[in-house]
Amino acid sequence: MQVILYWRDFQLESGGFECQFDWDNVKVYDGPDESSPLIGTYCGTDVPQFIRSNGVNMLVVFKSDFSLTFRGFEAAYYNIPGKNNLRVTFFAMFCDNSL
Ligand SMILES: [Ca+2]
Repeated sequence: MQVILYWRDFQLESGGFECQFDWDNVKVYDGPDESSPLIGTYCGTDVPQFIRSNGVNMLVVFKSDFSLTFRGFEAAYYNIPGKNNLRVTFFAMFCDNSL
């Protein structure tokens, strides 16, 4: 079973080429925690492609800093096939990198 995550809206602060500046971004992991393989880091205002996991777990981590607030993001997820044992974890954190 796999998780499919579709982005419906995506408006975050730009982070430069490949989100090199760790300001505001969303990281998606192919598994239950941050030791799992990183599928991608997403920032800026281009709506990313859909994401597919290899298993039943997916972790989505949103990180934001002290300045420049954008609208955020909206995503929908579902699993293929069936409906059992799916788990997508969303986690948000604030990082005060002004210090
Ligand atoms: Ca910001």
